[in-house]
Amino acid sequence: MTYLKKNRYPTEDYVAGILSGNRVILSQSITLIESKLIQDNLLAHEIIEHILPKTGKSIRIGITGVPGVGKSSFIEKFGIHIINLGYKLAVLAIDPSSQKSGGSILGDKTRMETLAKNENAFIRPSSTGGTLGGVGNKTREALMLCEAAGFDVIIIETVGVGQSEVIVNQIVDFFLLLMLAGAGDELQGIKKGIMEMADCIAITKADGQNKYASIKAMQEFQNAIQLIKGISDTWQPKVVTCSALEEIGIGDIWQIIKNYVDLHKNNGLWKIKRSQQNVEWMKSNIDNYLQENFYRHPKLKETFNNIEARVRKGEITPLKGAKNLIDLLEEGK
Ligand SMILES: Nc1nc2c(ncn2[C@@H]2O[C@H](COP(=O)(O)OP(=O)(O)OP(=O)(O)O)[C@@H](O)[C@H]2O)c(=O)[nH]1
Ligand SMILES: [Mg+2]
Repeated sequence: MTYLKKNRYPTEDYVAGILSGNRVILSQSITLIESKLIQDNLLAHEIIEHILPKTGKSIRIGITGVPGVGKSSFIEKFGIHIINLGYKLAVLAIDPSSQKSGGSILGDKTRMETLAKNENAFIRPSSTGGTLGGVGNKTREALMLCEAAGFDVIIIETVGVGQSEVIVNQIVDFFLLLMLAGAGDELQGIKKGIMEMADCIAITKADGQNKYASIKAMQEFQNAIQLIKGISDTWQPKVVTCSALEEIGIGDIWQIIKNYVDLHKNNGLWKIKRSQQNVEWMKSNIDNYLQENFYRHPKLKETFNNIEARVRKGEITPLKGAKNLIDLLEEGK
């Protein structure tokens, strides 16, 4: 097979490379996760099996907000702040639009220039081919590799417009939502469901002429979040202002995250959430497996297009179409 000639190493080489913090090997392993070749994915899974005992120690942070809210600029300053405190940071960016637009990969790298050059930071924009569930699994797998490579804090950046936050929320420990002052939340396209997931809301660009409006927005969001989530006896989501430009509020947000981690480790919720996420991970793998096997099945090759066309023309109902295809696979089992 040509695959074997394509410069793949034995599993143990990848494992050793990752565990020793070799960034080139880490990058290559993430490429295996994202590869469309099933053999690459299988190799990636073998690597993950080996490194799993070395995972679990990082703080996993999801950061979301509409395009242009200031995510990359925030991460750049936040990243440098925590690196100066002695942490190693990995940033994985999911961009659901990149499939069409060719990606904001370049843009993100340039907006995180200082961070990208720092030896204690690793930035990896994620390819978003495939289903969102698939993206979730791939991101989680990449996160595990980064953990095994010794990164203490892992940020998953996602654009806050759709479903991807729900998936990210199943991967991270702490969810930070970035918002802008001066635009109603409807305008910002942030759904109530995303607000519900937030452990902290930061009003960005709270600088210059925007300062006063940001403080006002902070108070409004404090009220809104109480209405949406009620009063919690474990964690009341925090609402703060920040500015990447003037470097305001960055340290406060890190302190909030640290407080959250300490509190949840002490009351046991940390462990419970991680175990639930593991179960979700397993289920999501099953879903992907079933889906991929279904659509790739040779038995369906011709029939699928045929039935699809009939559904399109209204000759059979979508339910019947699905049933016919499933029955075809079940036949002779
Ligand atoms: N005044 C001010 N401008 C900012 C701040 N942070 C970011 N910006 C500007 O806002 C614009 C968008 O910032 P990004 O950090 O690229 O935003 P993003 O959310 O990562 O954008 P996407 O990756 O496209 O979704 C840029 O022109 C930044 O210079 C800030 O704290 N203050
Ligand atoms: Mg960005």
